[in-house]
Amino acid sequence: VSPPRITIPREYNAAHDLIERNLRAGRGSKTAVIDHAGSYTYAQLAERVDRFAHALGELGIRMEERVLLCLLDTVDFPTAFLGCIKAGVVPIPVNTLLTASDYTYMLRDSRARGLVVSSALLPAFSSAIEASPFVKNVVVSGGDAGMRGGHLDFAELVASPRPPYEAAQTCCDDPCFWLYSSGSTGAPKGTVHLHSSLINTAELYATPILGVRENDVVFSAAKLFFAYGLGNGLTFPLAAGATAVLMAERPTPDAVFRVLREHQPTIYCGVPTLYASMLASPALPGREELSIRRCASAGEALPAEVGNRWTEHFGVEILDGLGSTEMLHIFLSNRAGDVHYGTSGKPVPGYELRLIGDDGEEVAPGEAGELQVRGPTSAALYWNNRTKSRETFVGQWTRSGDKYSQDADGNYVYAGRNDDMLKVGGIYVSPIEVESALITHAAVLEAAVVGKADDDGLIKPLAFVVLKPGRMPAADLADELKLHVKSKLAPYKYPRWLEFVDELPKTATGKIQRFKLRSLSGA
Ligand code: 3SK
Repeated sequence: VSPPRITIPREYNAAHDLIERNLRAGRGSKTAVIDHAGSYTYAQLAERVDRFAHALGELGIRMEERVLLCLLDTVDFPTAFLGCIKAGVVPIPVNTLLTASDYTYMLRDSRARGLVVSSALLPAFSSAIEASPFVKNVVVSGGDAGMRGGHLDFAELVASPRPPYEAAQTCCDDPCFWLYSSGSTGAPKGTVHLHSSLINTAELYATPILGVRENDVVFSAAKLFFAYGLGNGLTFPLAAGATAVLMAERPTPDAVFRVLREHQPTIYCGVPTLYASMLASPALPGREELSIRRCASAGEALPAEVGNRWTEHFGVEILDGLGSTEMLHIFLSNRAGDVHYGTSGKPVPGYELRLIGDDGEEVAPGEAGELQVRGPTSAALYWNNRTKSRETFVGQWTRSGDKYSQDADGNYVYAGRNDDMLKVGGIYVSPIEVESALITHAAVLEAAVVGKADDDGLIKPLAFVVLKPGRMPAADLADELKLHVKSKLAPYKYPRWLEFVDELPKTATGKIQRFKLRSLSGA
């Protein structure tokens, strides 16, 4: 299959394109976005985006400056994200589950001049705002005046009529937005994406592989702040002129079932942990109750058993795929009608893949090597981080850090990570960060964290803990340590299991031998 040829003009503004193509196609009165509070036509979305872009200028935020977005999935997310881009301002959507110290780092590292935050998430920012000398404006989405703490009201900013906003004169290679990506060591890295990348992910993956069409209603349980959710829940429906359903709530099975029943999406995008917990729920809807025709999964490898049970129940395949924050969306995927559960499928046309061994050469057929990818949606660099940029973006190739092999049919099979990173519910967790949190507890001498598969075959953190002399292992101490980690880090990072050991296996030079712990954990 020859890769699609996509021509993006040199003068190009991604937000202008995603909105204008729909107005030009006569979709002004079609529903673009549905959220918990109502629905918005393409014309209404266009108007909100323009008003937000005007407001940025009035607040003194200029082209190429950054604005951090910490927003729940409501219409304010596409409004702020596209409004920034239309104004040439660079939005940085961030994970809504992080801690005050994560946000402090991100505000300072990005030197964001503005912050747009959902009222429910504002308390996590109070010290972060004070600690950043760069933030000049804080805009709060939702909540009453009491919850906005004297900051600007998003609703007010987009309430008054304004003339149409003329898109900033950006070019296809300009920085468009960033996403933060985490590694096993060091701080998260601001991953700089270009204006051409959003539409390229739609043209390469959403249209030909996921098959998003104008009459689809698309619902992504994966949130918009993830690269995966941003594509599924914003870029893809807008690029196709479809309708996006957004859910502000935490994606529990019950919350997802409510949306599936109420809005009858035709395309549903989830992550393996959620597919597994939905299947295990007594409230799982029958296939006749829903309108889903296509599903996608990413974030971590989908266990074959989960895929098979889903297809048996709903009569719909899940297209399991692999993407990355650095490549913006999925570049390796199963195909409708040709799904091989337990594999990530084949390269998405437009992307080239190779597997590199420890000797730096491509591996022999069937052997595992590091997956590297070449394609037009690769990020330009990590902000302010030349060393990590050079390690990851090597010439035209982007290193994924994942190990893969190919089966006899050419499907790619996941074989673990090159580093010690864990993917928990589709989000990277650094074992070192969890260990560092554990050893701040007065009872802990040393700790090591590895991944362990739960009953569905999905990886969760398992901690091995050596106690200080005089402290005795006990079940309530294990619970206390889990709570301790939860209080220090984003809650999804806490160890689900904790084992007390007398010592950790180490090399002669004192490095923890995680492979020995992994074999103990059965992962
Ligand atoms: O985790 C993935 O597979 C993924 C997919 C699409 C976009 C981003 C990511 C990390």
